[in-house]
Amino acid sequence: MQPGLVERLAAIVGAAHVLVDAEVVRSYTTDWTGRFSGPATLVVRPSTTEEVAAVLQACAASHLPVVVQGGNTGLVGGSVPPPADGVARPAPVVLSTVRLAAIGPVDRVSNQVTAGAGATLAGVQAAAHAAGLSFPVDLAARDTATVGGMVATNAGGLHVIRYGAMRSQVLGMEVVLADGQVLSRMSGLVKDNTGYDLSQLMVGSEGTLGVVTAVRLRLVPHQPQRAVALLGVDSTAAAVALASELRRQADGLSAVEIFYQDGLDLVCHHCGLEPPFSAERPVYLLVEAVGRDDVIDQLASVLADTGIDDEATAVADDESGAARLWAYRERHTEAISGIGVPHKLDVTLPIAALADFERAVRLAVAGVSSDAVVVLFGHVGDGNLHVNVVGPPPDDERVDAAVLELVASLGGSISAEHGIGRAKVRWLGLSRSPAELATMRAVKDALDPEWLLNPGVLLDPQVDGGSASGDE
Ligand code: FAD
Ligand code: 2HG
Ligand code: ZN
Repeated sequence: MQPGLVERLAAIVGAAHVLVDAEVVRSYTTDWTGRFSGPATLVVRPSTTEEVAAVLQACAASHLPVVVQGGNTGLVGGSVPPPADGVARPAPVVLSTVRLAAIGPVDRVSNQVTAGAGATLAGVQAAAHAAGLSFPVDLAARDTATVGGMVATNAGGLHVIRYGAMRSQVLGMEVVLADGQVLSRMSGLVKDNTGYDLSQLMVGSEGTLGVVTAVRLRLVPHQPQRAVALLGVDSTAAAVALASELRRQADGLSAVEIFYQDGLDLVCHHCGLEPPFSAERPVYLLVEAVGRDDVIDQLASVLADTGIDDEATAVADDESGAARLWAYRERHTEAISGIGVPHKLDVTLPIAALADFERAVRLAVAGVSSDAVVVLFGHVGDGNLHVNVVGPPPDDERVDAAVLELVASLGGSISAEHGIGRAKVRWLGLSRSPAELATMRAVKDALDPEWLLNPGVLLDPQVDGGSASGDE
């Protein structure tokens, strides 16, 4: 620990918000999956943009790396320090956004709201709801995931098919750069073509270009009715065909999700749930539609036209029934963690390649780890599958390599919605060309010349360029 550091930071945020107790610091240094962990010098919790700026200036003056942490629900290790690797550099400071949690009044003229980076998704959803509106992004970690983390990862979630990912909701941002400069563009203008869109550059930058402190968000009309159907089908190809049909036919379609019988069994076992119906099918589609009226009738009529299998269908038109059906899909993540530390490979494929991928990925994993458990699920409407593999030790990356190389060979992307984090840095070149990588590094060099923000996340500081924070 550098002499005087604690006092300098305490003078900015107050002594109570500079955490140095080893036990307390440790509670910030392991990610949600348990796969990624590394030591931190201390944790600092600023409560305003000005405090964030002063903290970053103090860290930059000491050449100290900074890891930004919101709700720590990210699944690629980007919110925690790198493992101690013997390289002679100081362990990072963890900057927690927990105190940047204010949510402003909903502006019902523009249908927008300003939220602090540390505000939770559930908080934003509740504020929107109280004003008769909705926030369009939803995901199962809603009670903990923060607006800043969701912007930094360009989170997708359950309703991308209808509203787009986080990027589509961002109408302004306040962000602090590595040297403490504040960029603030919070006017909420829907149209504003005045040069580079720096707010959008921050979306998906995973804490490597700046610390987001507040975001201006788009809200959408609240849809009072919701219908949810769970449909058992015979194959991935049948699920993909049905998803495409629904996208063509069903008004108000807001989710088309997929999971498999093995995942359903695991969720039922882990969460103590009864199966949705007595018939079993290899593949399940969860479909949701929202609207103002007749939503259930419209969805039922579209489903009837597609010739669904009555034995393996459950439909819900009230909140408790909808929640019951959604639980089978949403609780996969916690159920998988119940059987071990997962390798999470969040990938996206051309929709036409999904069925081939589903077959090939099981073989590819078995080829490198014969006793691994593979659980697949995801957002089939977006071509996004979550490949979860439990069995191989956390640092055995052969399974990761096999899956990601297969994805690239089929024209997919190695990250659909979780980001690159620390988990996939080695494989970024499978989805980005040398010219794209060089341009990303140039952006990083320009905004964070010492590579102090989240070093080792997204881009590898050891590859040429970037002075790898405090190594010297
Ligand atoms: P963190 O985990 O704290 O951080 C994530 C990344 O963002 C890190 O690189 C961090 O450094 C950076 N960061 C955080 N805050 C800031 C900030 N203020 N400024 C700059 N950088 C910052 N993700 C999906 O996309 N779709 C899903 O459906 C989904 N479902 C999930 C379900 C469960 C049960 C869980 C545990 C996770 C799920 N996730 C999902 C992943 C996760 O919730 C998202 O990635 C979310 O966006 C992370 O938010 P967070 O606040 O927890 O960020
Ligand atoms: C989801 O869609 C999340 O539920 C989590 O993106 C995915 O646990 C996972 O692999
Ligand atoms: Zn997902």
